[in-house]
Amino acid sequence: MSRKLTEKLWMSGNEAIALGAWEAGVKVASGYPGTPSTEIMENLSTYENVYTEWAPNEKVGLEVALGACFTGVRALATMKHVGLNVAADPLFTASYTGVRGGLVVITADDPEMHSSQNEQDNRNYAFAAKLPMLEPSDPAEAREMLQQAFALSEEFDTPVLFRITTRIAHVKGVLEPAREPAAAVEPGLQKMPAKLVMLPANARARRAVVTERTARLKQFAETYGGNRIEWGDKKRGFVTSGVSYLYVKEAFPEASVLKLGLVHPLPAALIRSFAAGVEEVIVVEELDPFLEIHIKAMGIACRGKELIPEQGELNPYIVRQAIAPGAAGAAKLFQPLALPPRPPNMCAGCPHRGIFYCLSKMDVFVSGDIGCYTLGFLPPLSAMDTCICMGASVSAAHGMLKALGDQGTGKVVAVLGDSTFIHSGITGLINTVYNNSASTVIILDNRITAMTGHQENPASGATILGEAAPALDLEQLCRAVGVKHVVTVDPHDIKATRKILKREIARPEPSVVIARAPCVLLPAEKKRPKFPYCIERDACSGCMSCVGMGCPAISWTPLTPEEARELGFKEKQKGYARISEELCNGCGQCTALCKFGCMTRPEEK
Ligand SMILES: Cc1ncc(C[n+]2csc(CCOP(=O)(O)OP(=O)(O)O)c2C)c(N)n1
Repeated sequence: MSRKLTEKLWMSGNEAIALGAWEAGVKVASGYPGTPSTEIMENLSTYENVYTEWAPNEKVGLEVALGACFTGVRALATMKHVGLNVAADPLFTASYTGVRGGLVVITADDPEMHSSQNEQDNRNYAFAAKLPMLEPSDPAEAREMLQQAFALSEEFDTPVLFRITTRIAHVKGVLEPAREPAAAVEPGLQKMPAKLVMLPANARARRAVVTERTARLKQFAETYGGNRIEWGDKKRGFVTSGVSYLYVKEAFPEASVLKLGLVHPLPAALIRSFAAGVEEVIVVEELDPFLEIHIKAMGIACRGKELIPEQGELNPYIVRQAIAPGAAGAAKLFQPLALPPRPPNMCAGCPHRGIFYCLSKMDVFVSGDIGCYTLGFLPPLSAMDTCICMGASVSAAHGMLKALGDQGTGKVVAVLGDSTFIHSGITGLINTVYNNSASTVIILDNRITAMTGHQENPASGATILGEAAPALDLEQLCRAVGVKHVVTVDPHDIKATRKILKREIARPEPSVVIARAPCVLLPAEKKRPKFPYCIERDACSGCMSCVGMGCPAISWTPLTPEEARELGFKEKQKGYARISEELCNGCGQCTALCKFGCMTRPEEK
């Protein structure tokens, strides 16, 4: 896409970061989807002259970016906060190798866990991996700071961590017009074994370089423009960063503020002089007392988590109330809205529902995983018993079976999606075969990474640009790692699926069931003509079997005995089921449940 260089822009943080990456002249960018980071790569893929890709997982993504920067070009890796756990292995050693072209690693943290399994604070990674970390407060700053991050990376020969949070990623702001991208760097190979071959002798030497680099970065932090003091009322001085800066400005517009853009390493002298200029220092930060601990370690008195919650997101109201309880003005910052609850549910026609329906009728422990299918945990299906992190379903099921011994056979099953299997389920399956447990792994292959918004993956047959790519053959892959029993089912066919699941789960050997049917929200599926089912009201016996699927297209109308009589039902009938023609997409899963054959298609009548 070509860019107009004259118009002001209205962009989300993620769009602004993509623009900043393009302007910085990034040549190679690799990422794995994960809310709230996904749109960075999606947007960057629309720019010219930058190679973008979805990697199978974050470790691979970071290694791709690292390799690219070793050729002298600028490279980017993007991921959500838990993705950095997966990529931590290369990250910690990349800190030692340093870079050639600039390398920035974006971690998108999710305070409040809007769409995550934990709310870890990845600023701790900056400290642990001895890397500089920048943290912007709004989209415009994110775009500028990203370019500073590349300059910093090259000047200090270091990967740079770039932390955003959900509020920065998804909020929109006004940006100055796009600028011409930085001149392209010609890539080339250069052998530098002492820097790039991290075996103990070389790594020991590089470790010393890291210490010296951190000392220089501390000096840089003192004068870096992203760390700035905004003097105001000197009674209270706030030290803050990221989105918390905006909350402080809104809650206490009159106060003095030290805004930190570089959250690691910290500018000790700047903080000390700020503290000396105010009566009291209060650190306002979401999640961990990261700044607070490091500031206290400098011997500077401050308060933080004794006032500010260490869990969940902050907002101006929380900040104001925490620091000045009941203060006038706090109410103005908070207008609670009474919103009706909207519990999540699998879509009407979702192929995952078929599998979880079958599992809900079996006496099995379901070792679950992360994806749309995690919703199988919710009533009425209630058919998922664990969910830890991507890929854990397979290895945890194996662990349970090893602990249970013979009594576990036929009792434990692992369930995970296609993208999750490729991300980190494969190694668990290899272990299951290698160390032989009677584990059944169900791969829910809906042909896409659905949960994060339909990103392509190695099994979906297309790249991030939608160009055709070889589609990983999951059946062959599972056979190749040694699984003798690999069977593919259509999860919409409940009767056949149930029979196969029973057989495979009972098997005293490893087996894989691939449940293959496309996500109903894929563009091709949406265009497919729909042939919805309906239930003739008079035919419904009120057995509620179909309601037990939890399909949003099926609703239940309760009846009093009088109403039942009036409508011509037996008096004891408690109600009747209906199918919404608008919502039903004709998957037919419910037809297998109705013993009375009540579901018909209008065209079949
Ligand atoms: C380490 C890590 N990276 C990324 C994510 C975000 N995420 C959650 S589930 C998922 C993939 C879901 O795709 P798939 O397994 O194909 O299941 P589907 O949603 O399509 O049913 C992703 C990328 C995460 N939770 N953890």
